[in-house]
Amino acid sequence: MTGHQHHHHQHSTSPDAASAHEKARAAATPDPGRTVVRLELDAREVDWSFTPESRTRAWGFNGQVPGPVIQAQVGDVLEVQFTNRLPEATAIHWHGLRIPAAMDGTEMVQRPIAPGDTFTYRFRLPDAGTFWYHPHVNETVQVERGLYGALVVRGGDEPTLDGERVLVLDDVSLDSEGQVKPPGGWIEQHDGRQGPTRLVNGRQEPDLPMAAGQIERWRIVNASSARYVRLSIGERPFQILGTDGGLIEQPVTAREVLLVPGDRIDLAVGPFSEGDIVEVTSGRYNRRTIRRSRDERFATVRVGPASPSRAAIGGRLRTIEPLVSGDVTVSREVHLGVRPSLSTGVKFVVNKEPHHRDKPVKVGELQVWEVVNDTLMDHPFHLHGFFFQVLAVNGEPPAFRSWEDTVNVSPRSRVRIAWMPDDRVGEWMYHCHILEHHASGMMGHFAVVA
Ligand SMILES: [Cu+2]
Repeated sequence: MTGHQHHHHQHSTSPDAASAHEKARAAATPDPGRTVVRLELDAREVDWSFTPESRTRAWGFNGQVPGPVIQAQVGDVLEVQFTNRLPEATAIHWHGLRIPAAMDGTEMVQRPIAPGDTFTYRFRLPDAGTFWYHPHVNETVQVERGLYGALVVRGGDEPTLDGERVLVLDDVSLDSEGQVKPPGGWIEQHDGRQGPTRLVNGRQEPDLPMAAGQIERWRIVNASSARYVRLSIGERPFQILGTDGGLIEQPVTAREVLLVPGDRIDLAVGPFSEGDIVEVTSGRYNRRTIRRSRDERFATVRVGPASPSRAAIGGRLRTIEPLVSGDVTVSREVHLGVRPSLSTGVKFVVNKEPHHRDKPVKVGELQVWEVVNDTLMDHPFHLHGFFFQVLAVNGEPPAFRSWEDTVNVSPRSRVRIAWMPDDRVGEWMYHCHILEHHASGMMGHFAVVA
């Protein structure tokens, strides 16, 4: 079964929902001195070479995989006139953006856009960071075939680096004809699809030329269906500058970082020496799948002649006020679980229910959620439309404070998060970002109410 995931709730055909769209669009005005960034986007079939030898009938935004990198500044309004040229309905979800519910692109808030139809997304960009966009309809097929792209929002006070790359990681399963394999059997339903062909920006294991002596900002998105990327850049140290919700407070030096499906990370990478060949790899990570994990390469950095560096990162990137301090009361537990299924072995559920209907939350009432993984495999928990802070993982505080929209929950573990529902009332959701698990039912939807 391939994830037409939401069967049991109403589509937004009511006059209320229509006027919510109108209100959301009308409310979107750029900040003083900022602008409206307009672009046309379509989803369509495209002949794409993921590998030098193959020619694949892929699906892409504006005929490319990934879609164009959308660039804007905090306070801009983004207006996307979207046309669906696919043979099936779709919609766009703006992953990580704190925008009105009516713009979230899920089937909770929007009737999927029929083939040939158009829809205008329009919203203000409230936060700097690295985000991404992808369909939230039949995702296990649509995202797998190439429908995703990055969205970069810049703040007024960004660190200075010598260059910037946006690297969208994915993997794909191609058959002997070079076509994307259709969704597979029960092992793939269980593990999530992890294809053997590793892609960076739509190409298999590319070379990344870089000048010696320079330090670049790499904005990395994990757009794969299920792959956990334990990212290493030749085991060299790099600096973490930001996570899902933008810059962290100060750079953190690391030699590897785990990027779960849906995650983003901003790194300062380099400097390297002329002639260095540095492999960008994903190290083995045991997320308790049936198929074993291996060390695998995503790209190769080839370092050329030196260029002068003007990088100035500084010790302080920004201040993140803690959402809570001291003792807190958990307002709800979200249990990620499984239950037996005749067709696929297991079904993935939340609080024992596939496509769980969760209680509403009230505007202005701090949410402290304990996300509990009752299963024996990892799940990346993603909350739509709001950033959260991780308070504790199995009782231990995280290494540094950050804003997140996606966090890994290890087997039999508890992750405590805090988030504040602001005035964006409407229908929202959370789910496992392994697309096959989401499709199977590991998701909850709920209302934010006034
Ligand atoms: Cu999962």
